[in-house]
Amino acid sequence: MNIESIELRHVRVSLVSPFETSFGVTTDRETIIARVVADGVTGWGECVADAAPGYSCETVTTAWHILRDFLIPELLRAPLDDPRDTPVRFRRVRGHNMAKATLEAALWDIAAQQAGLSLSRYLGGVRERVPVGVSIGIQPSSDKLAETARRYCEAGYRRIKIKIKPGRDLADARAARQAVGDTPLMIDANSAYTLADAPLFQQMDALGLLMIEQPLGYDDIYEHHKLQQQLSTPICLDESIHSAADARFALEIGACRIINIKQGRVGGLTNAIAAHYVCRQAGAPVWCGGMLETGIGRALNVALASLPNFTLPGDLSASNRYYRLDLIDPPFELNPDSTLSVPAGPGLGVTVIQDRLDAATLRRETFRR
Ligand code: OSB
Ligand code: MG
Repeated sequence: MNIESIELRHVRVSLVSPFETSFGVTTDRETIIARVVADGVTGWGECVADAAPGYSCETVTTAWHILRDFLIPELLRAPLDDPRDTPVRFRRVRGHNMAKATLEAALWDIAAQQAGLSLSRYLGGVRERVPVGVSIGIQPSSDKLAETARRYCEAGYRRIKIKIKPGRDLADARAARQAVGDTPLMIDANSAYTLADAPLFQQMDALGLLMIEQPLGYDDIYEHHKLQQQLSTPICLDESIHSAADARFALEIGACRIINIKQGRVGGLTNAIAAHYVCRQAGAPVWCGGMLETGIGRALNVALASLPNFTLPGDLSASNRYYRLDLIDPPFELNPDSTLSVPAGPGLGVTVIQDRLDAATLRRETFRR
């Protein structure tokens, strides 16, 4: 693969409704879209870093800096045989997983197109439709939450996740359970609690939750093991898993029973696939996490979620759950069986709508060999 040019765009797209988590509120999603041209083929990648370092230490600005000053020069320096070699090419840059994953995504899109295959096929995907759920942000009140949860159930989502934070936890979880009946329900704390809150999570056991996502420290594994010992509900780790090795460690010590895989958080698709196989080896199911991606990042996630061990519904909702006008065509739509269809066309299998991308662009820079 001879990389000819790489274009970065800092984009901003408005969410259909503000998304509140324990670490803050997002109204407009800001991110970076990379367009890579190699051997005359165009590939797209979306960065999952946000404007603020609330979920992880990376931001749009740190990712831009690492991409421009280190990762892009490294890719333009010499040809690349396979997208699987990207983590090795980037190994002299410590961390910055989200920045790295942005370029690797575009390279996978190109490689799959060159092979004449959909990205899902190219990765060894086994599903044409992937099971999905919806992630509901913290609402103004428990009543509003119940109403929102009911609305998503009616829209066809068969797995509901609610965000919690201190002061908005047990009552919200109970209201959601009441609202959704026996629809699979889970909660995500985004690291807002400590081990001293174990009694709160023990009370949650009575709600029959599918899992409790990342209750404790964003960089913790050990205390999650302490908490898991006191709960019957499975813990799922998100923030603290940055590699296949982290996943293996967490599962081996019993810090969780499920892992949320986000390709951006683990430094790209190659590492995400490796983490997925590590979990399968350990007998732990995984699901594909989301970061409010536009259709560009969503198409990649949907392909990833078609791999064999992604047996639980992912945070991959329809385009209209996030954006009024997505950046891609066709938009992702929810099937009646609470799945998204895996695009069958070459590469990501979706078309970027250039006008909308241009309208969303705040800044742009192109790099050439
Ligand atoms: O913790 O899973 C998370 C969104 C932004 C940052 C972190 C998370 C989330 C979500 C939304 O839960 C998932 C989605 O994209 O639907
Ligand atoms: Mg999460």
